[in-house]
Amino acid sequence: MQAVVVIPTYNERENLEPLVEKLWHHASELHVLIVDDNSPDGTGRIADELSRKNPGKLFVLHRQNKDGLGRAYVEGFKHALQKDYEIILQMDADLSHDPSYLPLFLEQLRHASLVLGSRYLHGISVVNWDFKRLMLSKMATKYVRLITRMPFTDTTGGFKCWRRETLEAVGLEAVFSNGYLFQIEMTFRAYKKGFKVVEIPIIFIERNLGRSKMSWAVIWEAIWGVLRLKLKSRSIKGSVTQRDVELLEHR
Ligand SMILES: Nc1nc2c(ncn2[C@@H]2O[C@H](COP(=O)(O)OP(=O)(O)O)[C@@H](O)[C@H]2O)c(=O)[nH]1
Ligand SMILES: [Mg+2]
Repeated sequence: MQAVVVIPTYNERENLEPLVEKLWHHASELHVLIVDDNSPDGTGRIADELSRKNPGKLFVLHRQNKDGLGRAYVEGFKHALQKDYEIILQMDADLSHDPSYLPLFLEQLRHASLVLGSRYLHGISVVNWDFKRLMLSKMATKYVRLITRMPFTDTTGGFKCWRRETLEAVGLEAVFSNGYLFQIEMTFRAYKKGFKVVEIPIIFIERNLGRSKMSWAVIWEAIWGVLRLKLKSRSIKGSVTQRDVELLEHR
């Protein structure tokens, strides 16, 4: 089954090539789609060079301006769905997400519609975060669980593996969020529609090179956005019936 991993990039010059190398070391058959927002550090040019060296295997989408991770993913996912990929993975470019987990994601997807990498399934598996950042992440997950009633241990993570049918049913046109909220919203939409979502434990290692794009704007968006999602629950749930889900899952 053909699978593609979508990787959004903004100023990831030092990380991109080592990531792609590692990725193919662990999952040589994977296609790669890089979505770059015109990074000032030249990440887009490095991506083009990688694409030239790996024709038919690594593709690049260039966007004009930095428009947030959520918008970059929506564009990347739409592109992947236009092609005939059956499996669509997503991961960060900064080497926080270890490519050695990729085979496990693919294996778990045989029995699920969406697989989430969780940093908190077995205690806390985060390396190199200060106390403040860790608390923020833990509190975010607690808040999301409380409001949305999703049972997952990690709701803001961005290492995931989707079946094509799940992404199609989520309906990318309706997705409104951009920062961390994007990860929460996508999982919420799949969960609300009744798809089988499973978590696998991952160890998350904070980036060594480059800078995080995390900001207060991203945090505020998540706080309000989770409430907005909760208000929208009924309309999200309504658009696919349980019978549709069963048919999709057994396709
Ligand atoms: N295309 C694109 N990628 C982004 C944008 N913001 C962040 N990213 C990428 O999204 C991933 C996660 O971002 P990062 O700054 O590491 O977030 P953090 O891990 O939460 O600190 C990385 O691969 C970034 O390069 C953006 O505006 N556009
Ligand atoms: Mg990061």
